[in-house]
Amino acid sequence: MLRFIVALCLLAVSWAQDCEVANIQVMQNFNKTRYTGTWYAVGKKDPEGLFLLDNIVANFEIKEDGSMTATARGRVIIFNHWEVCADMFATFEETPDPAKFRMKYWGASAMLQTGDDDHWVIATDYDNYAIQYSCRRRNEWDGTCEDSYSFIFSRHITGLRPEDQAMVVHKKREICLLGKYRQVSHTLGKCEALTPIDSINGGEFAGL
Ligand code: RTL
Repeated sequence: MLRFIVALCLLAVSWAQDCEVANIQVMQNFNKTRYTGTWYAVGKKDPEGLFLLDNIVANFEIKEDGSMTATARGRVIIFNHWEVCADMFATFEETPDPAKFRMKYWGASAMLQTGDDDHWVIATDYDNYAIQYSCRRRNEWDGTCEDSYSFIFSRHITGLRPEDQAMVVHKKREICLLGKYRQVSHTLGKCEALTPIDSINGGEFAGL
């Protein structure tokens, strides 16, 4: 019995070590210029609380000063039941690791969420798939992540190519999120069927 308990404890410790946020491997030699352009979210792991629902499309750009910015559009529910199409903006602050950014984001409408999150690029081939990860809260005693979100991005609205799936599964396992994702559907081209939230508040615009 004692041996069984010791084995269980060892297993728990090794899991915690593997899943420590500090040990997560990110994209080597990340090239933000090759990352620019349109990415369709085809899978996502939600954080706690409100989040983008579906029809999520992100567009990354490099400004003249070399910094990265992005826009994202997707369906969200506000005030508990109101489905709207949200336009979001983000600026990225660089860190010593080129694949790890701090992302400040806000909505075109003041009704939308604002935030300041980690934004890590776990892996990408730039032309087909990208895996993004963000840990919002770490567990103090073992360094694992308590509240995270992650997107699987594809350059193709139809999803990942079959040949990229194994790599994506491997990376999901490495970041300890395998089995936690759900598919993101793309049924509303640019959310056109929904009220754009700008028209609710008179088009207040938070351009970059
Ligand atoms: C992702 C990358 C591109 C730029 C931005 C991103 C995240 C947006 C988020 C939006 C949440 C909105 C909510 C609105 C409801 O009030 C990572 C796609 C801005 C997290 C919850």
